[in-house]
Formats: sequence, C-alpha cells, structure tokens
Amino acid sequence: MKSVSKVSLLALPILLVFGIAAVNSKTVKHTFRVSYISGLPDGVLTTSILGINGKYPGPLIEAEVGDVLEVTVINKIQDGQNVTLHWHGLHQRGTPFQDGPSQITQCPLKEGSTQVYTFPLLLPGTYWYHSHVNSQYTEGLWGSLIVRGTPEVWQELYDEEILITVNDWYHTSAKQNEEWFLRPESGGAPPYPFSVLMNGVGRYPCGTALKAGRLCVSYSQVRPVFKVQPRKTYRLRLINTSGWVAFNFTISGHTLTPIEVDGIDLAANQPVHHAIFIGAGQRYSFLLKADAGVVGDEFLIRASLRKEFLFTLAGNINPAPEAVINEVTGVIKYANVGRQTYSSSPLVKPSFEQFDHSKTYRTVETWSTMDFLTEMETVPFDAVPAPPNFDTEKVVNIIFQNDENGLRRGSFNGHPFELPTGKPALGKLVDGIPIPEATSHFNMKYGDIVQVVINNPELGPHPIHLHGHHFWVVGMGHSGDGSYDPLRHQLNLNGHRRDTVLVKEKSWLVIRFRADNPGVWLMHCHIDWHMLSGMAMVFVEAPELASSIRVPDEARKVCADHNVFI
Ligand SMILES: [Cu+2]
Repeated sequence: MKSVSKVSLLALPILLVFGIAAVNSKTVKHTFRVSYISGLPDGVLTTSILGINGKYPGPLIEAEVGDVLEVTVINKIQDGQNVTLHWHGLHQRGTPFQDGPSQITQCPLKEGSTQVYTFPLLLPGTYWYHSHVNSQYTEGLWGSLIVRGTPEVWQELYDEEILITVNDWYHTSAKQNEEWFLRPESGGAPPYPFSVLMNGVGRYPCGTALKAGRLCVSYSQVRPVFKVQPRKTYRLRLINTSGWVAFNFTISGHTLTPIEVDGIDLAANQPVHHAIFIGAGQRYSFLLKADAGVVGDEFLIRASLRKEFLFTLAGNINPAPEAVINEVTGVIKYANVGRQTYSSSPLVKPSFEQFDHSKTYRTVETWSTMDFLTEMETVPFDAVPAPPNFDTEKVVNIIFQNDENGLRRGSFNGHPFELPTGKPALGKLVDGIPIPEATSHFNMKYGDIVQVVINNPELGPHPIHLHGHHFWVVGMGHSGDGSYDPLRHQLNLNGHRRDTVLVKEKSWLVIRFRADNPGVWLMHCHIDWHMLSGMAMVFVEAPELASSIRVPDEARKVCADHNVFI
C-alpha cells in the first residue's frame, strides 16, 4: 500500500507551488482503505474497529523533511459514515484545505468516494494522524507519523528508535458512545473506556467480559516487547492517541532525557526525569540509554491511566468502570540483537508476546516516588523566546452547563461550538461568506501576536490543541491556582512551545502565537467527547488575505459530492 518515488518532473510544479526545494525530496505515497474490521486488541472481540487496509492501528508513515506526503483515502465504511483525516501537529502552511477537520477545512468524504491529501512535510518531529469526524478516531482511525530532519538535530546521540503509542479503548462503537453521551442521562460524563492499550494492544479481564456476554480470549492478550542492545541509546518516541485519558509514563530502572516536545526539538542537556504525564494528543521524544542491565534483563514500559480525572456516573455505557486495568505495559528486553529494525527505518520492530502473569520484573517503582518532567522547564533547540507582548487577546473560560434540552455540554465561554453547514468554514472564508455566529470564531490580522488565556475551573485537566501552529506556552498554572490574573501570576518567555498543552484542573494557561498562517484553524479540547459536546472554537487568521488561498481541485470535488460548491 506504500510506495516511495523519487521526485519526478511531473511533481516539480507542485513543489514549486509549495515553495520548497525539490533537491533530494521525494513523494511518500500511501493508499488508505478505511473500513470496519474485527479484532481483539485487549482480548475482547470488538467488531467496531475502524481500520485502515484491514489493520488497527493505521499504517505508520515515515518521511523526511522536504518530502511531499500523498495519501489517498478511500471511504469503504459501508454504513453511510463520512470520513476525514487530520495531520496532528503539521501546520499546513499554504495548504490549509489539507488540514482535515470536517466542515472546518473540508467537506467530509462520503462513503464510496476517494480523496487525495497532498502536502509538503516542512517540519521534523513525532506526529500522528486521525479522523476528524465526530468521535471516529476513538474506534481506531489513527496512525503515527514520523518526519525526520536531514539530518536530525540529535542524530549523533542515539543509535536507533523506539515508537510507543498509548491510548484508551472502547468495546462499544463510536456511534453507540455518541448516542449515549449526547443524552441528558449521561450528565456530561464521557463514555468510560474499557481498556488502555500500548502499540494497539492491552488486557481486559475476561471474566468480566464473559459476564457481559462478550467473547474474550485471554491467550490473545499480548504486549509489545522491544529488544535492545546493552549500551546502545534509543530515541523513544511517545504518542498519546487517546480520546480521553492522560497517562503517567515511565520505563522501570531507566531515566528519560527529553529531546523533543510535539515536534519541537529541544536544546541540549534538558533535565533528566523518571516519568512524564502525557495528555491526549501530546508527543515526546526521549533518549533512553540501555545501561541499566545486562543481556537477559527485562524492564517494564508502564503507562498508567490517571483514573482520578475520569468522571463517571452510574449508568455509564461502560457498566464496569472498576474492571478497567489501569496500567498497560510493554517490555524492554536486553539482548544481543544487533540491528533489529524495520527495513529502511531506524525503528526497532517490537514483537508481541503473550502476557505472562507469573513473571516479576526488576525495579518496579511507585508513581509517587518518581520525579516527573516539568514541561515548562524545557527549552527548544532554536532558543526562539516567546514574544514579550501581544497585539490581540482571546480569553477562554471552560464551562460545562446544561443546554435547553437538559444536555450537559462543554464549551468555551458558554457557547457550545457548532459546525457550519454547507461550505466548510474555510470555503466560506475564501468565498467571502460570513462564518455563522454559532461557529464560535475569533478573527485576527496577518502578523498579529495573539494571546489566548484559558481558564479551567473544572476538576480535571483539558489538553488544548491548536491547529495550524506550534504556540508558545508563556504561562501554566499549577493545579488549584485559579483563573489567570496578570497581577498575581508570572509569565515565562523561555520559548517553550508545542501544539497540545494541558490546562490543569482549577487552573489557567496562557499561550501566544503569530498569526502568520492564513486559514481557519480549530482550537479544541483533545478529549474527543468534550470537543463533540462543543469545547472548540476557530481562529480566522488573516481574513484580509483569504482571496489568495488556493482551493485545490480535490477540495472542490469532495464538496461537490454533497452538492456544495466552493
Ligand atoms: Cu476537555
């Protein structure tokens, strides 16, 4: 399904349009057939897995900076569902129609239709792609996306790479979850996950599943095992692809030296820690030195879901939240392996081994004794400080309240976000049609420095994701700090930046970015259930330049399927 071709003469005009050098660049092509498949990711037979080319998770995309990514998506879902893909963390600078959110930057792709996404990869880092239609990615429609620099900033510090994804998992379909969640009876409590997975696999108690009438095969329960060569150093890429949950993550007996945050390379000699708290949508790269043992030693890779942030009520679509196994694990196995990577990739290929309950592991620390990374202390490699001032400001208060139907909805400032109908918001912008009031939006001029203040009076953290940008995080309150108060709270201009950031419980956050990417960019909570209920808004960036945005033929074609013309 994947082919790579060196840049051809035919591709040159595209590259020139994108404005990047064609030297040594190539087009990385994938074809994604999206359809429902069955599987047992956690041992429980699940028929509502939205797979790509018959697999879950979706294919890994690996490319280099300067390459053009071309992904042909074929919607074979067969029950009338639309689909889109969003490339989480990529700015889509100059290609805003490729960003993916349904009815924001494109019409959704209808069943039986095909859409080709084409855009240059301008930024190195660890990214991921996922559906941006309703809560579709929570049932499987996602994959990892790695873009390597040529050369990588810290290439000389590591030998090979390890990719780890962690996410929550449902036995119920996204449709069932949505129907249940968007009823007053849910009380605004999201569907409670059934399992947590690492690299697509995990473990559910089969006894509980069988009682609920679900097929469960305990011997199918496996976990990823990465064989490492003692004394080698690995770049561990970590992605949280959850619909809801945040994790504590650690590797027993080892330290983690951060070198990348959400695609931003970090400066040398960042503080070393034992653990990290990672929210939905966030990514990190760490240096992992295999210097804690000898051949034969095994260490646990541990991702533990932060249950205290999961709000639930009796009657939840998951009838047994107490049965969820909090911690999903993989294994780092010291071995004489030489090179065990995928062909033409520096990634160590994991094996998937049956879960062995009789085994005990060296050095299993308790979470409370571990030293966690403080993300605000990390400094980017390019050392670009945050802008000291701003031109325009948006203050956003996270609010949950009942709507007129008694449905408890999340929102920014009490206005649950509504998707526009007809043309997607970006199509409206380009055609000079006003974006409706219910599609909460904020306009800014080209070049403005925008400050966004987010206050979270709620009892759980929210991972806030902005499309189209990496933003500077200039202030992040501790849990319980209350709302942002410029007289009381100190900002930090050290340049920490990323694309998804947690606003802590009962606390505040201040981010800044430069409005230099004309388009319509969504900002939303990456708890997919919160976004679904309305915790989102769009930034309309440089509307004065909208007429210069090129509408790709593909975008027109996908909209025309809905009798929408841009
Ligand atoms: Cu949220």
